Amino acid sequence: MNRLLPLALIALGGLLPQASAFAHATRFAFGSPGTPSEVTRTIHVDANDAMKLVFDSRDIRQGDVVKFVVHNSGRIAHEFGIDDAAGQREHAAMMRQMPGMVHDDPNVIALKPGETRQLIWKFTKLRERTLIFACNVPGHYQAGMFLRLTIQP
Ligand SMILES: [Cu+2]
Repeated sequence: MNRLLPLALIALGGLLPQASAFAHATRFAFGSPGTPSEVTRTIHVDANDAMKLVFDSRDIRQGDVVKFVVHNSGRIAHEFGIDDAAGQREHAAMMRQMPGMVHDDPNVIALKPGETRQLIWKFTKLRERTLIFACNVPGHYQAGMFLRLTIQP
């Protein structure tokens, strides 16, 4: 299995136009994408047109595998992304250049009005503890649609 995995990833990378999603998977300093069987807790997030991401809990500790259930209760599109400060700036710049772009990055989900989606994240092997949860639809971050959080040891 371990010997076959890299080959499988190379094969997939060749098939997908956005091979960068795989490159991203290895660059995260704040954990990695998780799977449903690994989830240790669930946090609900409301994304709304008041430009807020409202969390029902902000208590995240090292080792948690969190399923974020994110609901867009607004009438316009929003995003929910997990990143560190450097990554968030990079992502925001990309969104300004390509405003209509839809993301398939493992750390970002796009939410249509009324939509509920999930993102599972493993807060393990953290090299960066201060995270920014944000919506990077142009103008939203600037309007306050982000939450800075430090993961507890
Ligand atoms: Cu937004």
